[in-house]
Amino acid sequence: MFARLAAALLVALLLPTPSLAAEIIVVNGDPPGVGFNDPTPATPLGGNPGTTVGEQALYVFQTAARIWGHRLVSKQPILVISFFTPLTCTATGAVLGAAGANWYFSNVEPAAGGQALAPDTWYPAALAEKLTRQDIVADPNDPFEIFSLFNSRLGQPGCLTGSGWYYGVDNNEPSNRIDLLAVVLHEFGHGLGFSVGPTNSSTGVRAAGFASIWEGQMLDTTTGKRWIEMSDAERAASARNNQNLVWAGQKASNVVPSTLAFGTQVNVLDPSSLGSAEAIPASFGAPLGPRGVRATLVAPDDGGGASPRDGCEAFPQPGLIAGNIVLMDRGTCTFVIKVKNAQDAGAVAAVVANNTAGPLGLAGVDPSIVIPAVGITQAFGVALRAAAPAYVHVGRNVNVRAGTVFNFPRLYAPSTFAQGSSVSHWDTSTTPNMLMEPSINPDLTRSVKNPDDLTWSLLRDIGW
Ligand SMILES: [Ca+2]
Ligand SMILES: [Ca+2]
Ligand SMILES: [Ca+2]
Ligand SMILES: [Zn+2]
Repeated sequence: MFARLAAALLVALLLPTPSLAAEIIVVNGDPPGVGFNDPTPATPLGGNPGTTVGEQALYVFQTAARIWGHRLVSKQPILVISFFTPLTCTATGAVLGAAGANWYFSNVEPAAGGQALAPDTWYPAALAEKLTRQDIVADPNDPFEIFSLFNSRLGQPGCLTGSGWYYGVDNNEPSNRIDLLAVVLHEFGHGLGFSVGPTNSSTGVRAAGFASIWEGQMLDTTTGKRWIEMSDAERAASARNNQNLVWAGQKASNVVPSTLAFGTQVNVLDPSSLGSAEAIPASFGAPLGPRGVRATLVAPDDGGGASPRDGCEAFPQPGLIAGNIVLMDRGTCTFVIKVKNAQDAGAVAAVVANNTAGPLGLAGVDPSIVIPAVGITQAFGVALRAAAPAYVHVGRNVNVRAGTVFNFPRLYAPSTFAQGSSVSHWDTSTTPNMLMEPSINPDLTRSVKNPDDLTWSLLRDIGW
């Protein structure tokens, strides 16, 4: 059987890359003048010798294909149809790219020397062809294993205005550019199989009633069930079980200690009876550093508004805060507004407690924030507030790796479902930042494997 997600075909021009462990062939799907065919002159930069924008784009894609091909083994070439096309964007945010397996297969008999697929289970095309040693994709008009789209409007007015692609292949992009190589590596990762596949990640409904190969390794740490064992409704709930959905594959778990940094915690030194609890460093502000922050934690009222505990208004008595760590509750305003209010009052760090069940990650952007901030659970926040002022250490927990539960890395499962992001990415709490997080980060490397990244190990878990 096959299932087809999406593909539009314009022009196909085969552009083979050199012989590889797995041959990944980038196919230019762009019409004249666009994307790979953009004739605008360009100056070689960052290891990219192209002299037009189109040539540079192609060089980046072929570099990504070579990096992935070097790590994978398959006797079947992997065709990736690639386009530059307008994708969703605003002045301050953009969908950079989208990609997936062009086909999913199940119950395909292996050729000589090939492996049997798990019965009644969907496999992404490139993996199904690798395992069965068969050229399964049968449609001569759509022979691609992977499709990929990249935003052609990036940097134009109204689309992350003033940004644009960085075509160097040295991960050395200026702060106002997006590293195309990292984005292509990410999208190719989806196409190779970093995705829950044809199982609907929001409703949990399966295509033709078959599980995807991913479901066997997706563990909900609240229920103890894997997705493969769940009903549709249980999968839908698990997709929203923030911080409690993990990848339980052994190969990825094995490289967690060599890849992810130590975890973060709030450890209450006085009163010590409160103990310690996991914290998640914010995506903004200063990093905590190896020693963390040791100071008095206070929980003063802010200037009022919807709640005196939400930190959404300026603190009227900065003298209560200067030199201390401030505890605030989630809600009403953004995390960066809260932390900025704490910083303005002289706080040395900020702790934000969730207002619902589960751990809390703090996302946002404000380069003017220079203090560290972390998120904690609602329950721990209540206990801390009752004990405040308390003497605490916000810092490393050497007993756990950042972004993991039971040494299994978390998958992204925010309580409000995020179409296109939920489930089929690592959670943002993984530290250092991983290639397959839902948003691109500037500190990524060209590497897709440990000790830099977990992506390759996840693909190994599904059969690569
Ligand atoms: Ca094929
Ligand atoms: Ca308030
Ligand atoms: Ca991260
Ligand atoms: Zn993605």
